[in-house]
Order: sequence, then C-alpha cells, then structure tokens
Amino acid sequence: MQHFPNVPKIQYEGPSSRNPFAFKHYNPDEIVAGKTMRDHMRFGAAYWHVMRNGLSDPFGGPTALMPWDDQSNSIENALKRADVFFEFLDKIDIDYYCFHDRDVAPELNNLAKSNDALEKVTDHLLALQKSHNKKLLWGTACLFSHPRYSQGAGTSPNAEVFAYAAAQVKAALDATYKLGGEGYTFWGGREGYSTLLNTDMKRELDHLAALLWLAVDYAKKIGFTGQFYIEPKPREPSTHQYDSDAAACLNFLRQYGLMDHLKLNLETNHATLAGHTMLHEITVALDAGALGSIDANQGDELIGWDTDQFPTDLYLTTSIMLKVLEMGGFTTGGLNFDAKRRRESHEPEDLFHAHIGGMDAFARGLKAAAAIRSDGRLAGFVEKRYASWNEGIGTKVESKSVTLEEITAHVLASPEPVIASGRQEMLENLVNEFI
Ligand code: XLS
Ligand code: NI
Ligand code: NI
Repeated sequence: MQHFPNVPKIQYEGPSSRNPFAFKHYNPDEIVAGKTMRDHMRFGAAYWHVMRNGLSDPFGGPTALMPWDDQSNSIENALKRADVFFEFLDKIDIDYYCFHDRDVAPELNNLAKSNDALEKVTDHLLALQKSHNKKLLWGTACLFSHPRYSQGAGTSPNAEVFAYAAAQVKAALDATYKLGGEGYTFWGGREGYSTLLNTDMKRELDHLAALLWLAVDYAKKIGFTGQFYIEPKPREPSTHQYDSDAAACLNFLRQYGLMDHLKLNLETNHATLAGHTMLHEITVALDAGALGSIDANQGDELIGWDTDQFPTDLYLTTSIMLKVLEMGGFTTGGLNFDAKRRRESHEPEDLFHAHIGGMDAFARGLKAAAAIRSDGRLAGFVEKRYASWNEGIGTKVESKSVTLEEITAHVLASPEPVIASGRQEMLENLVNEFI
C-alpha cells in the first residue's frame, strides 16, 4: 500500500535540479572530510511530529491530512501508522528515528494495558526496522501529556505519580533496548514549576536525580548500553524548567554525580528560548565533554514559543557542523528533526518538502564547515589570539605555578600591554566566503 502516491523516492540530483522532490545538496554517499554525508549526519525523523502532530496551535485545531489514520486509540491504528512511517523513512532516505512511548502506542489509562500495547507495537516496529534497514536513534517516555503529570513527573509533589513515571520509564527503556536504540532521552516537559509559592525546589530536584539514577541502574541490569541524554529547555509548558539550558543541566548532573551517565541532547529552538545561540549551547556542552545529540530545528525570532520549524538557516547549520566536526563526529547521537511543518502546510507531501529542506541545509552546513576547517584561517586566528598564554606569565598562570606577588612584580617590570583587534567583522566575512 502506497501512502504517499505522489512522492517518489527522494534522490540527489545536484544544485541545478529544479525538482522539489530531490536533494540539491545532500548526497548520502558523497565523501566530505573523510566520511560519507550519511555517516556525518545520522539524520533522524521524529515519530511525534511526522505521525502524530495534527498541527494544531493554541488558537485552532488540527489541519494535517492523515488519510491513513482513523483517529482511534486502537492498536490496529497504531500498527498502521508504523507502516506509513517506515514508508516515509524509505522515501526520504532517513536511517534513524526517535519516539515517545505514547507516540507509537496508545495510553490506555492503565499501566498493564498501556505496557501491553507498547509491547505489541514495538514487536511490529522491530520487524519494520529489520525489513526496512532502519535504526532507533533514541527512545523516550512521554511524561508530560497525561493529566497525572500536570504537576510534574519525576518532580511531582505526589510520590505515587513519581512511581507511575518511573514505571513508565522502565517500560520505555525495555522498549528502547528491544529495538536496539542507541540512546534514551529525558526531556522534562513538566519538570519545573508554575509558581515557587507551592514548590519545594530542593526536594523536587532530588527526586528528578533519583529518577535518572533509577534509570541508569536499570539500564545496567538489562544490559542497555545506549547513551542517556538530558534535553535542556527553559520553559514552556512550565514557567521554569529545572533543565533550563546546557549550563543548568551540567550543574545538575555534576551535583548528583551523573556526569558519567548522561550527555546533552541540544535543540536549537530551546537554545533560542533560553536566550542563547545554538552555537553557545553546543560550545558549553562540547567543552564539558557532554555533547551527545542534536534536535535539529529552528525557532522564529518573532514568535515567543517553541515553533519547532525545520532548519533552513545556513549560518546555523554551518555553525552546528563546525562543532560536530570539531568533536570528531557523532558517536551515538545524530541530527534528529524535532521539527514540524507550519499549520498551513497540511498535505502529506509537505512532510517531504520539510525534511528535504532540513537535510539540504545541513549538507550545505557540513560542506561549508569542512571547507572552513581545511582552509584553517579561522582556527589559526583563534590559536594566535591566545598565543601569549603559551609562554612567560601566561604559562605560569595556566600551570598554577605563580603567586599574586610574583605577578605583580612581573607587571611592574613590563610595559603597558598592547592588545590586538578581535577582528570580528573580518572573521564574519571569512565565514561568509564559505556559505
Ligand atoms: C519538546 C521537546 C521534545 C523532546 C522529546 O519541546 O523538544 O520533543 O525532544 O521529549
Ligand atoms: Ni526536542
Ligand atoms: Ni522543542
């Protein structure tokens, strides 16, 4: 059964192609900086956006046409959606996917029944993965939609709700393990507060850490060796989320001794909401050895919420790929399109235009980043900018082998320092040479 009858398998046709159903820049087998583009990117599609997002917004209901979906909460409907999703993955040529437990299988308001449904659907997903040669980038549990989680899951004031969330995490980990998932993500949709008047922040943070430790220990027990991630986001739906940005997440992980067990899954639109650039967030994570995976999207500068748009900004994709190359590439992570079409783009073929655009934008970003690196002027400039630290007083400070008195004596015997220009505009011009 063909669910996207008007869409061919998307192929690379090169920059001169005018075919909207073709890649102009993403050429999966082309080698860039020593690796195929496919292996650099490790693109993933988000089950929740592709299959479950009706494109409603706070002012209006769903618009997306999903002729394959009977809108029921049945397992049959869930199984059918999975078939459609894998047809989509084949046609768009994406190797990985990500899901929440409740995207793929129904929430049945009873843990035993919901677990049973998840078991049935993941059996089917496993068969589809094998027959379509697709892989799970990461799995996760939806701990934010159901009303029981309205006041948090791991950070709920109610211990029974925490327990429910923990049991759901267990089932989602079992599912991820069964599907050979390369990672498992915690995004704390409601792990924050609406007002501090009713909130014991210290206790809630202790509980959130307890949930993560329970998951880490359980993973060890079942032999799940995938990477755990925590995904920062500052707000929405909560007023303040505890995992508000990369620095806050790292502080949390350090405080609770979790640095060896979790890395960060960074999302561009979340960086924007936190008042940071994505480059900032990635740099913070990379410097801590904790850059794990990326939710590839972008936000709108004019709308104050998580619009989850497909990434089209070449400056953004170039800066992301510069850091990914600097890291030496993804290991367990990848570029997961946690992105949705605009509400006005309601036809199934729009799913393809959206992903083609994101993949081509990252292909151009990868090529630009690789060219900037092999050109060497940018890195050379930064190296030179800090050169004074490689000798004299700089070396002594870095090696902590000098006192304040000795530094003072050094300054008294030296001329006024001459500082060189930061050359921001020249460097911006340099980057634009390659975009
Ligand atoms: C929502 C988050 C979510 C996570 C997975 O804003 O990005 O989609 O990636 O729970
Ligand atoms: Ni995300
Ligand atoms: Ni998001």
